[in-house]
Amino acid sequence: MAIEQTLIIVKPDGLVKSLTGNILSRLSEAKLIIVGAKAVRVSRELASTHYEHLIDKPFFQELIDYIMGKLHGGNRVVAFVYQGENAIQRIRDIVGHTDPEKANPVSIRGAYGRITTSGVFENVVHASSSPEDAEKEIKLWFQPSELVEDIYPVKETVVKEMKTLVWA
Ligand code: IDP
Ligand code: MG
Repeated sequence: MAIEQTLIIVKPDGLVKSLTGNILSRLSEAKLIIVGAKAVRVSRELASTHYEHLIDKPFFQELIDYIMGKLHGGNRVVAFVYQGENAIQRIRDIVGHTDPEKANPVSIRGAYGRITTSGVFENVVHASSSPEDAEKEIKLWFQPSELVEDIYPVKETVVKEMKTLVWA
């Protein structure tokens, strides 16, 4: 069985409903290790790139607003990278079906998700669905220095005159 990595995001409805602890407890059943974790302010650009495969769907704009927190009065999510054998499928099994009404009632989405009247599936968490998606998503959401293992090849680069914030 291959060692895989997978990106998990606690979506804004998961944060508003104070479900992060429950979600992490459920995910811990998979006996995987966390190699990255952070809170993220989701820009429109990040949201659109993350969901670019759904750009033609009628719910795309609402989906972008949803992941940006605009439906829940926040602008943040919490993101994790988990690693371990068969990590992608094992996490997807715990997370459940995309549609909360089709999800196993004991899965995270089955227990906590809902369908809004305007139709977007508010399903509490994101989880990568293939090794290709996981690599794209992890590289989108995390820099190499934010992970405690070198899971993909890296290269050194010199960044000149880059404006950044340091502690005052
Ligand atoms: P996934 O999150 O289970 O991988 P995707 O097809 O990648 O499912 O869709 C991304 C997100 O878009 C879903 O988690 C859900 O929030 C939303 N979504 C997907 N399909 C639908 C739909 O048919 N109606 C409403 N929202 C949807
Ligand atoms: Mg997906």
